Amino acid sequence: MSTPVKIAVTGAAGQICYSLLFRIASGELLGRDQPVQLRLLEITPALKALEGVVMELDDCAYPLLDSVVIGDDPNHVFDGVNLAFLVGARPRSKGMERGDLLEANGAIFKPQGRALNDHAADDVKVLITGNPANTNALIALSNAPDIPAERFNALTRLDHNRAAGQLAIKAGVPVADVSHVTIWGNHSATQYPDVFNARIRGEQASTVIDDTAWLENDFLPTVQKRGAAIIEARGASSAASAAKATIDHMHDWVLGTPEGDWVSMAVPSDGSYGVPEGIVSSFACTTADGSYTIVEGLEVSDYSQAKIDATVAELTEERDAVRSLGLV
Ligand code: NAX
Repeated sequence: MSTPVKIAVTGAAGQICYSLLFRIASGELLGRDQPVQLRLLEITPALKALEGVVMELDDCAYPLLDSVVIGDDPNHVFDGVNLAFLVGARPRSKGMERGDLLEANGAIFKPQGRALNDHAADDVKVLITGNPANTNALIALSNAPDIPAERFNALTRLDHNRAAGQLAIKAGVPVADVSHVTIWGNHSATQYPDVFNARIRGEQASTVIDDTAWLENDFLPTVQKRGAAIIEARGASSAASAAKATIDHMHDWVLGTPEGDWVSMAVPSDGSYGVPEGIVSSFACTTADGSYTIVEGLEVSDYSQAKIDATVAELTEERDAVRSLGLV
């Protein structure tokens, strides 16, 4: 067996991690022949709950789980990590303004970015799931000057999977027949799920479905507001599907995207499609050999460009807000 890959996970006693950790330990992330060491970060009051999660990991007797390290100090937990999942974040509480939310998360992602900079392995890849994910990724990468910016991604794969699911249900096909879905922009209600480049059995999804009213009035808002709908129905935010998407993103980043398809990843913009550099925005990406490439040359109509511009405007506002707070 090869040397264990060291994997940091933050927010490890939370609900997403209650699904995520077990999938990683089972081999779903890196394959059934790759041992892993889990290095789990929590805030001090949650360490006792985390000990309970570790007991359950022990009780699963996963052959690939080499060892588990837990703690409340990112400088210790991030030591030597090859992959880092930043899931723990500060949720918006009642009456909290966006500026307060960004500031509270800055207090988490600024020191975590620094700790990764100082202690992670040279090949570290960092995926931010904790919201506001794109801007938290920007804060973390801005505070890790020795790690290339493109090693910091944010999660829009859940939105991608949601869009694929909705298209499959509407078209009456298995989700495996849906490909080339793209989420543009922010992981928020302004995101733009693009059906014009998406395909169903190889044909343009918007042609196969041929129902503009449904695409505009059902599909877009359903994907954009799916998180809120799940909270409304379940009384808690999406957890299993968020863990699955977090695995999907990192799996594909490390092991490559399927031939002839792409995935949605929020990555530091290189200026493609008029998205300004200096923000972390979702694009269609392919991956190979542990690196991603933004898919260039996609057709973007005036309609799509206006939607992309709106979500990018939100990201630049968030960037300006965290800049004025001295977080980036
Ligand atoms: P929970 O509230 O269940 O768990 C969060 C955990 O993070 C808690 O155990 C908390 O103690 C811990 N935590 C807080 N500050 C920390 C710090 N500084 N260091 C380490 N741990 C810390 O939330 P959960 O449902 O697991 O969601 C986690 C995050 O994912 C939230 O920010 C949530 O909004 C976000 N989501 C992002 C999604 C995406 O697609 N990007 C979708 C799902 C989810 O909404």
